[in-house]
Amino acid sequence: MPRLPHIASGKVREIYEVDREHLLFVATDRISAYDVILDQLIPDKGKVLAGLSLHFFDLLDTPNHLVSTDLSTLPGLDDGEREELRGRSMVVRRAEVIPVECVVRGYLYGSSWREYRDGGGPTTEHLPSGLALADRLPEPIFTPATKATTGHDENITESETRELLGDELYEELRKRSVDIYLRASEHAAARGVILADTKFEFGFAGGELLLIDEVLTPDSSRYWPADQWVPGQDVPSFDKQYVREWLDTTDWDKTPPAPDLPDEIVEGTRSRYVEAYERITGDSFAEYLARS
Ligand code: Q0T
Repeated sequence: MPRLPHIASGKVREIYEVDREHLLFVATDRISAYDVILDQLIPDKGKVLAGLSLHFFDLLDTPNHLVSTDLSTLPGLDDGEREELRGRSMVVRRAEVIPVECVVRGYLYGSSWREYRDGGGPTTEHLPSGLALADRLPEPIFTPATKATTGHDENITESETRELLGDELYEELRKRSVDIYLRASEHAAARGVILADTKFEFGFAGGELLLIDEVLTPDSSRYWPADQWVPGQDVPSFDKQYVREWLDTTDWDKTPPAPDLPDEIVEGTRSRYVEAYERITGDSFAEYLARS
């Protein structure tokens, strides 16, 4: 991608250095399914994710790392590179990353459901008995995780998190995370979308605690169409269900490489990402592309 010093790669994101205080955060069109990066790109997927992050940074108005989406003044990029980055990139403040994934759950699903079903675990410490798969929780819970070396996040208990962070930072991250979840989930609910759970990252810059990373995207969150939610049953994911269902029609054993997606499945996946953008933001995606 751009000829800038490369700082970090995620499964679908890249980070480059702009200067001592700024990074370039880029959402690519890569997609993972069943924890494997597929060989095909989903056109515009990175722009959908960047557009959703920008929508929520604006809506939430909470201290965050976003500086600019204007690439015209970034030195060292040619026109082709600027075009490649347009709509999918943010210049962000470089922060000292807090090594805890701040997960908030409003519904019982995924790893938390598995812990609950199997007799309890770090995420179930504050849950009542008698809940079913995909139930709405009495109130949202803060269930932090750490990035394990396996690549899979590992849920950690409240006391483990307090030991890592100290009580004061723990309380601040819990309060900030739950507050943001509540506001974003109300916003989504008004558009017929359930925000089942989401993950935030925070960092310190200039003595301030900033919301960093991507926020409230389908890659960092579990969004459900409200009309598909039935407690006690699996709920189809807004964005990935379609590609997972196609992969399930093949004999793939979920080890890399994944089978090649037919063009029709690539296009169907793209339209579901665009639909997610439009449902959740209430804005036209064509308008976002035209503005970026
Ligand atoms: C970061 C300093 O997912 C990550 O990288 C994948 C490409 C995690 N990560 C975040 C940072 C950020 C941000 N965001 C920041 N503002 N300042 N580091 C580095 N890796």
